[in-house]
Amino acid sequence: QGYHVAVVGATGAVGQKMIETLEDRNFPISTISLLASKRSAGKKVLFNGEEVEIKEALPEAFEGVDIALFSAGGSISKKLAPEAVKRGAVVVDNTSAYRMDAEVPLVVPEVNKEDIKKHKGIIANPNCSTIQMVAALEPVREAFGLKRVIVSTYQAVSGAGTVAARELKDQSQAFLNGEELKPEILPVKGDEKHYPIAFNALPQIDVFQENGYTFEEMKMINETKKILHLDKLPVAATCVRLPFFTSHAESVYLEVEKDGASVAKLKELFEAAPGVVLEDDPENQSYPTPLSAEGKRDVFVGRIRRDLDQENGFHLWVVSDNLLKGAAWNSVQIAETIIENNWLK
Ligand code: A2P
Ligand code: 11C
Repeated sequence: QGYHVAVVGATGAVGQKMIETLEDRNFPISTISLLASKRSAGKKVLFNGEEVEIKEALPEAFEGVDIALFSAGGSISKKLAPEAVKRGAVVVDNTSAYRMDAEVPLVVPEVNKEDIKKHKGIIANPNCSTIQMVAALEPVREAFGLKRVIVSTYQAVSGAGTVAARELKDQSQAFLNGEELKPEILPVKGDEKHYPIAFNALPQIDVFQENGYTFEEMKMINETKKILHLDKLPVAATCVRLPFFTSHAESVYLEVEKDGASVAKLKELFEAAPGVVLEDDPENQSYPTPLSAEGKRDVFVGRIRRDLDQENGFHLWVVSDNLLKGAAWNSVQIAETIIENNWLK
């Protein structure tokens, strides 16, 4: 007994993690449909020890599907999510296609799972760098209120897909061999210029907007306000790509509204917060890193400090696996929450 689940983008960086997460969580599945582009149709993938054939993502592929997890890019979601909903599926969409749509809940279960109730067939999974930040902000918001947030990110290449991860690997290898490989993907596949990512730092994730911020920065700003239900919260972001494969790290500066916050108090809050793990012991050089967070579902918080000048200002270091809590796990967690609460229809 279980559900017919479809994974759209099953061959991608996130899609593969979705498959692994469904297995790890022992998700109640009666049938699994693994969908990708025509190029991958016919390939075989193992799911729970059995071979499953990848099918082309066409509207008919959603007949009988109960839950569809989408991660094949925004244009595929725009085209196919309505087709899935039309055929009775609930869609959890891990692209930016519907996130800011007022009718579509944008959900991190630890923060705003009640928003799922209002869904009309599509629930959006936020951007990876937003998810880990709001998971850390929520316990602070609840206890002390938030007055402002400023974040700088240190993001892994896998956020830009399997082609970007391959580019980092090939470029690094070439560099160490004393050769040079022409950059073709990063910072943004399809943008006009490309720069080396190996042994570099690129202050551009996604395309520039008219206001001078990148789309990744605007996602962090707008999605944070929507998820926390704080339309007027001042949020600023600077997003940077670094040459490592997995997990995003973030330096988060926040100011709280109420008095009484302290480093000790924030530590207590993070220790009690669902999905958050406190890793903060400077005396023993203990703090999270992208490598230590890789493969884990939690959001790790460390380096908690009071600002030296701004009253009620604090600094945090927040790290999480961008492909798990940032994408696949948060999507599967939304699906689990829907089932637990009987919110499918
Ligand atoms: P495919 O492997 O067949 O191209 P990533 O960005 O991590 O590489 O993942 C992109 C995912 O989106 C892949 O699973 C890819 O499938 C899928 N995809 C790309 N284009 C399409 C399309 N036109 N229809 C369905 N899936 C697509
Ligand atoms: C990155 N955050 O690291 C992006 C990837 O909107 O789901 C996730 C894109 C998205 O490049």
